[in-house]
Amino acid sequence: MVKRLEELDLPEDIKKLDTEELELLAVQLREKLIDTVSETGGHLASNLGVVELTLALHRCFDTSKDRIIFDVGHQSYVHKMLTGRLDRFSTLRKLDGLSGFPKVGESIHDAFDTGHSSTSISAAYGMAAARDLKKEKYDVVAVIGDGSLTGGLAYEGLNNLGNADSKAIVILNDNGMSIRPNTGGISDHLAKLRVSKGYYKFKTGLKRSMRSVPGVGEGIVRGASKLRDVAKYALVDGVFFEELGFTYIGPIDGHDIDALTEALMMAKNAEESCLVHVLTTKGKGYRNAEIDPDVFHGTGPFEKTTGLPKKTDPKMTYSDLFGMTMTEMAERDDKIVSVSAAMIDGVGMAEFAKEFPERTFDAGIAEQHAVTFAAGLAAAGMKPVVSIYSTFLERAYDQIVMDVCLMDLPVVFAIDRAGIVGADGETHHGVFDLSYLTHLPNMKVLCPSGAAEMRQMLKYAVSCGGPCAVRYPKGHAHDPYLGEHDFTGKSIVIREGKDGYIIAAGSMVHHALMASDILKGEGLEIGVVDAAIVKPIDEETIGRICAEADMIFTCEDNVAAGGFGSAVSSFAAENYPGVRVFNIGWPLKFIEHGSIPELMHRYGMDGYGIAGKIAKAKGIDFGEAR
Ligand SMILES: Cc1ncc(C[n+]2csc(CCOP(=O)(O)OP(=O)(O)O)c2C)c(N)n1
Repeated sequence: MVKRLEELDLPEDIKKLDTEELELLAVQLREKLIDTVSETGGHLASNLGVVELTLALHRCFDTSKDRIIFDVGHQSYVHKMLTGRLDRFSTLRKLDGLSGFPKVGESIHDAFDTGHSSTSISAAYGMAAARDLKKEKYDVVAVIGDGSLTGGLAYEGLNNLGNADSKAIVILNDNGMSIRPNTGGISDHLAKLRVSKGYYKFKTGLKRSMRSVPGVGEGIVRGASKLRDVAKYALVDGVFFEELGFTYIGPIDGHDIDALTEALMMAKNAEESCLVHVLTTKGKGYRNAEIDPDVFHGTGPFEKTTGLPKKTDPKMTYSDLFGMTMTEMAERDDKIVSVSAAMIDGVGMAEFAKEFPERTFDAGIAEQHAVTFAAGLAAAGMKPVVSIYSTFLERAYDQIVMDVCLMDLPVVFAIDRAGIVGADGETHHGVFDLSYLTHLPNMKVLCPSGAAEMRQMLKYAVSCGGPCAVRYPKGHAHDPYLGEHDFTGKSIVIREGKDGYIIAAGSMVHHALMASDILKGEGLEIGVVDAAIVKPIDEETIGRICAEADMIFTCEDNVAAGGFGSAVSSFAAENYPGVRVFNIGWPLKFIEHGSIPELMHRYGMDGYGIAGKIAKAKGIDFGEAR
């Protein structure tokens, strides 16, 4: 009689269970995944695909000392359930609950904080090298998906590790999918390997059978390695990983616990670094997710039986608006092309891709390549619009500086999910882009406060003739104030104020107006300016405000350090020393996960929080109002 998941002593008991019991455990784990993620939202399909793989990993390794690095880490839910976090699993992605990604601070079983893709192999090699230098003994394993293998960093790691003296194991979790079906040459190579026979077995089988032939000595067996080189070319369509220095083991059925155990033990016992190629089905065991793995890659709460979202939201998001505006612009201008990095649906470009397939370029999870590729397009006369989430664009900083800004190339950056993003937390908040873009020569940075401005800014950006970023948040695009919204490259004074001004960027205009309303009740007249353009700052409008006001409060959905507010502070300090400038933004720490309103409230970034900060600066006791 197999025990309930909750009754097991995990992860130790996994090593005591037989295969049949583990298979029954897999059923329970899937149930728990579906029950929980249907309530909390999260990365369902990827986790359903790695249930058996995670069980096999815990069967073969001891994660209290062996180090397993989950690439991206969105597939670590099963590992979390098996390593002491089952009772808190319902708090997944909630404020102060479990993170949706591995966190060293959450458990000793988590080896490395991940969230951005393609880092696992480099980190694994680093740990293996440290282990050997310190003469310690434990295994290091990187678990990487075929999608994450489209990122250049993964190859830098493979290239280095394959030739190294230190040993680590790379598990390639190949489900043929990134968020959408995977693309590119490596993906085609993997597809060929998927149907091949399994080279490692042949290699060991060959040695064994040669030894059993009377009169054949060890020397001849060793000589077979030459034959092996010939044989591998003959037997395997692709020998990419072997050429990089890995022993290739696979392909292995990723839902067969015994086959996985055998392959992992082979890799564990080998002296050299091995790459274990595991084939899994994204969404395995939940019909809705198997049919639509892209929909269930990252999902909100849903009805378990139908798979339909619990809340349907007809309101237009910034991503929708971006896609719509791009389609309209592209109809009129055939030089406009779209570049994205494995996130076509996320950034709202699915319809555009259908309408203009030949003008849609998906770089894979390869933000650096996407930006330099766009620079090439621009250098040769096209008008590329690169749409990438703020957090992932961090990876392409050098390409923005050297390949775009240096030559003043007309590349538009549509920066989605800028600002705080909510449940995905630390690794996904887009709170650094204003800091990493506003100091770059030639770059313009625009922050729409709402829908109308967003559309105007995109049109302005594609026609301005140089690098231009439009950064907008996750969520609905509504207009926080009525006005012309006729974006002319200037800031817009929405409300005059005799007691000071808030100059707010983008989504913060809405909160600034709320703060101004709240403070009106306290007898203060605080004006509000929609900054609209934050690089270069509109010196004329901001200069006029600085000349009039004694206090200015800048507001941005970005860390306060080095962003829009810093630029206003420097400008005021140099030209209007009489005005005091306060910068309101996120503190210089990694912000935890939670819903956007919860985080805005916790950090005093919503209307009440901003009003409280202004009241404090004015010496008004405002404590009770919050
Ligand atoms: C640098 C970076 N860009 C984009 C993403 C967004 N992202 C998260 S998971 C994912 C697909 C990963 O595919 P794969 O590694 O094959 O894992 P699977 O979900 O198929 O298991 C993408 C594009 C990311 N996490 N990091």
